[in-house]
Amino acid sequence: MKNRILITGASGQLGEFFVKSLIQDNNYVLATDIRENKSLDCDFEFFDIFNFEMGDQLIKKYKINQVYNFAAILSAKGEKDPLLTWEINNAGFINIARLCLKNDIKKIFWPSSIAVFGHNSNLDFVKNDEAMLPETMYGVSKLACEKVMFYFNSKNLIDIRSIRFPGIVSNSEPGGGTTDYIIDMLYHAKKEKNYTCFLKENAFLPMMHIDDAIDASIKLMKIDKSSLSKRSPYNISSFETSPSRWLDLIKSIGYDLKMNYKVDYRQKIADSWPKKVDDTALRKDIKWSPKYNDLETAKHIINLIQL
Ligand code: AKB
Repeated sequence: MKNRILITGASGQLGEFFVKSLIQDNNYVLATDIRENKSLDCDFEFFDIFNFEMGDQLIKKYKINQVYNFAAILSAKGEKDPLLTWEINNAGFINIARLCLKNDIKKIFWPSSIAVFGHNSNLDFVKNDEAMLPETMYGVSKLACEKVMFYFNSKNLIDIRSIRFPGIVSNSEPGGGTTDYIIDMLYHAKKEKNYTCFLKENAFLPMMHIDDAIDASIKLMKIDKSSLSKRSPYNISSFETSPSRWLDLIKSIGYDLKMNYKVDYRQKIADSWPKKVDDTALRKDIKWSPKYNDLETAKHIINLIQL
């Protein structure tokens, strides 16, 4: 059956790419956001995830049977207003769950993040079910929703599937994340402008190409529940990089980017995140592996950037 999918946060860093891929995958897609996005090739409605009535109307009008819930405030922006971050990320998650329960929608995709880990996790190589004491409100809010997700799944109330995304590399303008430098560097290289980086040159974090993130998510959503060993989010991993390694790579593909460093509060966030992630469970359960390494990612994304 062709799914009828509602996407929240469709104008954001992940949303717009998922819209395109889910349409290509032969689904009906209704994109929603509080910001318009004219580049989307599907129905679009303004929708604030706090507006329950509006959500109810949209689900009925468009006969929705799945939701991809991307509306969220990211880590670095979240530290500027932690209470608003809690409100949007958690109340938004609950509101969408409530709408799904009311309208008998059985399946939700919701992204978690490597931000759920903290200094009590084994940050050199975090396992799927590691100890977690996140140090940003974004991470706290994601972890709280992970617990609610586990509850809903265990009680068979809704089938919520999730992956803990690392930094995602795409050609979308960055928007409030700690991993944003990786995209910003590609933009600056393409514009032939100097770049001032807010993380230390040797700050290693896990990253991945947007297409790999989408491919794994859609596979996870399609797979029979009996194949899944987790009722909480799966770790995912592709490659690890640091500002200086990414710079070397950008130079190796022919861009002469000049870098300065002005380290700020985001370095502390990066220090509390994993350097490497163990995603054995996901790879085994959905039979997935990434298609792009770091070099292929840089080459592909820089070519997609239009100035
Ligand atoms: C961020 O940097 O906040 C995000 C994330 C890793 O969840 N990209």
